[in-house]
Amino acid sequence: MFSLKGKNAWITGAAYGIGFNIAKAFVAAGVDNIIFNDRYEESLKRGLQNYKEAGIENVHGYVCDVTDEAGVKALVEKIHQEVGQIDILVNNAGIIKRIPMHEMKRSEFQEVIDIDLVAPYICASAVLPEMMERREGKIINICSMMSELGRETVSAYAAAKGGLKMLTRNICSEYGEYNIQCNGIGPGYIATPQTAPLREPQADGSRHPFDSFICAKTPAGRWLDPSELAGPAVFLASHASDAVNGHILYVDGGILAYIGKQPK
Ligand code: NAP
Ligand code: GCO
Repeated sequence: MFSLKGKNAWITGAAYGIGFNIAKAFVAAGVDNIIFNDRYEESLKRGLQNYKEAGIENVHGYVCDVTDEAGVKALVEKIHQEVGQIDILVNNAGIIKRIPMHEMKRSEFQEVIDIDLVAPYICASAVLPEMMERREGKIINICSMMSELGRETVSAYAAAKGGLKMLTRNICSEYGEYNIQCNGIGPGYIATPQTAPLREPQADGSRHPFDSFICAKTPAGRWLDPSELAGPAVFLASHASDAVNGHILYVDGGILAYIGKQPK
């Protein structure tokens, strides 16, 4: 029931980071084809090299900005022509801007909303018709701790990821009758390029305060590795989760359950 054999999976923004690790997990679960897209040609080349080094050959990469509605629709048509049907969509592409809200420009706020919330709507809308026709499909939205919690400087990101949680629930509500399951994964703090600034050692060689903070907030006392999202992602992409819909699966090492380690 956990096999993805016979399925094609489109993972947005999967040249590296969480998306790339989810793609590797899908390949290990037997997926027929991995499709990914990134904004830039150089990201595409980096991604194709990453897949090659991982020994993955059934991968198809494209340059496409997920906020470009016409471009996404054209990409889906190209995928149909060059690869085949899309059985699984993972809305993974995302950015964050860490700026105090009162200092954030409207354009900066909007960019985060466009990529982290509007784009999942655009991409899901582009694949829903074929899933409805086949009466089968899986959509996985990559949410966040910030789907539940706020913190300083990430207002746009929290608004987007909170919205993405409800978009996930609404796609479940509107399309469940077509045997389409839409769920979310809420990663905790994962060591990827997106969080690299939060882990950088200080000028004096000491740990970044946020690094220490997150380890105190995580019961296991560590950052999570992108590979630890593999099992949850395969579960939500496979028939093992056909009765799971509208659920946000938090893969956070227990952060949401934990008040945090008392400072010594
Ligand atoms: P990352 O390392 O920065 O990778 C983000 C990916 O998205 C890159 O491949 C990037 O490619 C792509 N992307 C960004 N904007 C795009 C656009 N407009 N069109 C197409 N591709 C775009 O981030 P990550 O840590 O892997 O995060 C992946 C997802 O997980 C994001 O949605 C993030 O919010 C979420 N998340 C991350 C963490 C964490 O701790 N790392 C925790 C919870 C949730 P290019 O910019 O090169 O095109
Ligand atoms: C931050 C981090 C987080 C993580 C993730 C946590 O600045 O707090 O970037 O937002 O990326 O979303 O789940």
